[in-house]
Amino acid sequence: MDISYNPNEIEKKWQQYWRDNNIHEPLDDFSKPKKYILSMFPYPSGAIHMGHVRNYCISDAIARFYRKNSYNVLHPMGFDAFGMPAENAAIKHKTHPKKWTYSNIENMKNELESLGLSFSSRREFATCDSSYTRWEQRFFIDMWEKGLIYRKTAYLNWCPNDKTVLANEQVIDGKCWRCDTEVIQKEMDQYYIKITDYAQELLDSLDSLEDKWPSQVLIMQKNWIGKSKGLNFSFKLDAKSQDIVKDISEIEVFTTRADTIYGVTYCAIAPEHPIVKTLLQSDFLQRDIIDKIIKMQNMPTKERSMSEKEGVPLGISVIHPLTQEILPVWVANFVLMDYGSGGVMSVPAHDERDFAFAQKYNIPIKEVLISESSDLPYTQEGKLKESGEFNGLFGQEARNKIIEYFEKNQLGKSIINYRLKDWGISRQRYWGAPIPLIRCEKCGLVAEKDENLPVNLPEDVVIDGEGNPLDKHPSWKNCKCPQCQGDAIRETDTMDTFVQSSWYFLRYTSPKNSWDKVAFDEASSKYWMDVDEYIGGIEHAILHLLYARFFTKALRDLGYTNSNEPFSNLLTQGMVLKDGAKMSKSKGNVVDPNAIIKKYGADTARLFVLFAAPPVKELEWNDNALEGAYRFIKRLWDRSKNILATDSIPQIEHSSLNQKEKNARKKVYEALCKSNDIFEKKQSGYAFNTLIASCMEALNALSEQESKFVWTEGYFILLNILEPIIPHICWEISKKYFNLKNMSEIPVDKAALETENVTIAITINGKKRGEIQTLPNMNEKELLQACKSIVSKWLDNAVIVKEIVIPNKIVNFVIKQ
Ligand code: ANZ
Ligand code: ZN
Repeated sequence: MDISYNPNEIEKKWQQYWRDNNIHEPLDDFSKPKKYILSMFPYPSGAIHMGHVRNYCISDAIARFYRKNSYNVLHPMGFDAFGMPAENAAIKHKTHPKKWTYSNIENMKNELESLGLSFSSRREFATCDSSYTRWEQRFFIDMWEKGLIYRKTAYLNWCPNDKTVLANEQVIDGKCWRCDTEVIQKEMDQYYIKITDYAQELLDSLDSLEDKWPSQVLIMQKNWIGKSKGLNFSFKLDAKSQDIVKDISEIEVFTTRADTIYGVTYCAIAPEHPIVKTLLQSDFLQRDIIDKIIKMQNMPTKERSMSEKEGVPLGISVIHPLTQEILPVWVANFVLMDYGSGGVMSVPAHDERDFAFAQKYNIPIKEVLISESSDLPYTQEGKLKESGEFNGLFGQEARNKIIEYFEKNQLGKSIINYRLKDWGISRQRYWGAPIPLIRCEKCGLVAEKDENLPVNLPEDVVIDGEGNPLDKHPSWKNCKCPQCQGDAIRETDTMDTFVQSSWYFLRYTSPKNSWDKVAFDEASSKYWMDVDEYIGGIEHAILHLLYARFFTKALRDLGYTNSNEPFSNLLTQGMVLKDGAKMSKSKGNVVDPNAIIKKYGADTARLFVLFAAPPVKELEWNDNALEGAYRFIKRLWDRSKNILATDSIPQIEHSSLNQKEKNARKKVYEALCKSNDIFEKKQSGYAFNTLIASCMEALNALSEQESKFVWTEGYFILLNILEPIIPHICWEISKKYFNLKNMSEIPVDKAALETENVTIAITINGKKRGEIQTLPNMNEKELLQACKSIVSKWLDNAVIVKEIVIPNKIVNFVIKQ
């Protein structure tokens, strides 16, 4: 090309072309093979950052590759648009969350567009669109009616000054982020999704993701679900304590170490335990004890888990079920009310926490396992001692025998506990999807009628950080009961934003024109699901993925989808670093993608992020490498002027080429094969960097030979390979010389790949004088030329009578002696 490389010009042009011609829209032809390539959608904070750029360049490359190879490709984009930052912005800048959010989305859309990402714009949506909320509310009602959503009291962070519930991140050192008031724990009714009903399935189906998801993520999912088998039993209160507590006669506990049961020296319960509540209401406890308990209750969960082990004795006792010993009951801050049954049999000799606690409060310690060392606590397995009829048993066998004994004597039973808790989805906030229930004094909690969905948010609200804006609104919550038509009140809680990101990938499967009629249309979702490659940050390895997996299964059981597992393959990209630290606003080390695009163009930005490191690895920002990427693109551009315009791939007879030409062709076809390996076989986790390196080598090898045909063929192929990575320049050059004919699958010329070198002996009058390594079937004239120079010292003054070539083996010169 005779004009110089001007990325800003050509990039805008092609972005427009792709948009105008719907190049990136999937087809509704369900007979074609499909690929659903998805990157995690962004929160519309207002501007994209390098992490987004990396994420979307990866998915875009994969999507473009498959599109080029005649797959029907769905590569959608949307915005995870509800949530707290919009409300914080409203408080700070006096704007409306809706206005703030949609204007951020507009801005981010433009930025994404400037990267040339091949998203299907026809499937784009924001989760705060009321057409999306409409279906989320439908799902809520379906789950509510099925009993998969229920209400339960929970302790929430509460600021007594602002009269508002605070998210964990709004509690700073135990104080309100806004007014610095000491945060307390307030008991409130909340909506919960019974994800625990699916605990076992969520665990079991992780097996099907083996080798398709990073093993690290599978382990995190597994640990989060946290299955443990153990013994559940109750300590009876002794007669004196029974008199004091009255309505409660026993304390249930869960243990995974039944083998240590003879070592129990006290029973510990959570500060929220029903017995504690009963005692707080009686006049049995002393003032200082009451104060300490209330302090424990009021400590936010996060602080509590990090603080020192603490507790108070309750002054009541229980009876050991096997030894009939009398054991004291303590309230302890490390016992959780929402795990097991909120009570623990404490064995200080064999458990870290129990040991620390017992030492602090001078509680006896009793060893019941034989160990070599005398250090306590001894938390490993061991042979039982001081354990009555169970002495001498070891580990699992001891546990089995003891559990068997409990079951036989109806003292307790073997159970499975999951660490996974039900999912609390109530938020006392404005900018979220309203929970579509109505509270009627006569009928109780009633679901809103389907024809009245969506329940939309009121627009005229005051958002000042005090109270719940929906609750404070003068009229919004007043409504009629769907059952008895009487006056009723709307639920003012909104849903956790994790609910929206739990089914957005299903929504994308259906074209926009169906979105009013269905959440997602059956045939479309059947065709497109499951997601073939899901790409996003490791920070979502636990909650988002777990909730999305759960939602898919729950919607399957409600008849909405056939999918069991939403994401067949998962790629977690590494972080973007600068000077060794994560690139982030708070560290002040961000590089603005827009500035890079402006200066070098989107193709350079794309090439840099895909070349600097394989997707799974961390990417260290490097200005020199960015310059290097730009230089490569410019070279590609400048040298394109040697291309011969053609509508099809030039036909070249490989064997007729000279060595340099062969070498160039070989490099080009190697890059083509590499491209297939990288994309289809996901070699080294889509190691695009190695593919790009191959292309660079190929361009160099092309430059070293002189055939315009080889050159043209090489470009024909290289542009095809590089299109997923640097699409704008590839389309531009391709349009000019190849009329875009090279933008589909290209067959590999096997002859060009003959990689095995042969070693040819060079002899003079039958005596070996040297050797040469070459490609097989090298052009004879060139071969002789090369050999002569190697053995020149024997030939210089000689007369060659005969040259004998035994292909790929020997070159013999017969000289006159
Ligand atoms: C006695 C014991 C002795 C325990 C010992 C451990 C070691 P995982 O494995 O995570 O399921 N536990 C039970 N309920 C609890 C609660 N609500 N809050 C805090 N801790 C609780 O943990 C099970 C173990 O955690 C149980 O086994 C119990 O302590 C404690 F040498 O019982 B163990
Ligand atoms: Zn009613």
